[in-house]
Amino acid sequence: MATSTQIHGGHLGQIYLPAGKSIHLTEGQYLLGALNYAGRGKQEPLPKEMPTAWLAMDALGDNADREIWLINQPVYYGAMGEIRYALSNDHLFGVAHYPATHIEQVTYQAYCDMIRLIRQNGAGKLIRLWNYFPRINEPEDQLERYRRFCMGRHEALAEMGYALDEDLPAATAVGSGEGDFWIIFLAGRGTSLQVENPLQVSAFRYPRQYGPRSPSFSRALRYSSFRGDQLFISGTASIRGHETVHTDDIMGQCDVTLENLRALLRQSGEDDLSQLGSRASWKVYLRRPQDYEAVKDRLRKAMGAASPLLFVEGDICRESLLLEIEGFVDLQLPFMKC
Ligand code: 3EB
Repeated sequence: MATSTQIHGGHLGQIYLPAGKSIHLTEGQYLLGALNYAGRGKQEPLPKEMPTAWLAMDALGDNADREIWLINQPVYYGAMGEIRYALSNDHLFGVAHYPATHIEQVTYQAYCDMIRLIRQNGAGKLIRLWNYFPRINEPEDQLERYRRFCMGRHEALAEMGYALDEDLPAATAVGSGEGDFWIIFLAGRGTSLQVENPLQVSAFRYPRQYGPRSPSFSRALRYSSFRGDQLFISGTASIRGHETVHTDDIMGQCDVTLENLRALLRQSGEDDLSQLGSRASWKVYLRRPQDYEAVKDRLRKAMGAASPLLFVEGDICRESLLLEIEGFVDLQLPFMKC
């Protein structure tokens, strides 16, 4: 069975592929890569040549279980060290996996290698990153593994000359089931603009209580090319200022997360989450799979029926958080509105 795909508006295309379906490309579309949330052992049909992250994470419900990235430029596939990548004229999409021990050192090395690869190929800057590794909330050498990850990432970005308050990509860091440490990244040569949320302290300015090094990511990243503007929204959760709100209350967390998403959209000229339709897609991480039905109903009411949703079970990187939502939006530029 095939599902048709369409790249609308911008340069990059993203689709959530339903379980069991294969990709049908139309003329001028090329595959950058995929993130597979079909758990371990389940081999869903995906083209062999493209970089794919085989995550030890399970999609929830009967929705999609894979995320595919497409581009309307011819793609070359290559490998360097642990990284498998797809390179087009304007973009580099890469996937790498490592043994999930010594998280800080592995993160440091992986991020340095990734940035070197991007530079060697003249592929611009990091736009979007996904980081998945097991036991994210457990200690390693007396410090939570997520905090070790933040240290390695901070060190590598600083070393490689990234400004830690204005060059930061959008990102997700979520705990997986037992398996490797997977890093998936997208770089681009267009213009990147960091977007922050006025309702939240920027993660890169979090106080010391959240770890020795603050998390190096932007709340969202607006990517502009001559084809249009696209918004990459990082993992967004129930945080006000820098504190978790509604600990142990999934619906309360869901509503605050929606408010944070609306704030980021407003910063980007989009006033109505419910009207984005197929211009937006959202991936929802749930710590407890039993929250799926209630969260799905609440999100469908807030987002309408036309925005694709993908649900994944995962450990949110802050222990008090039960859910996190990331997104990708084709922005409507002012001249398109009239
Ligand atoms: C937060 O807002 C929630 O470390 O890359 C969300 C998305 C979170 C990405 C990261 C962390 C990260 O602080 C946690």
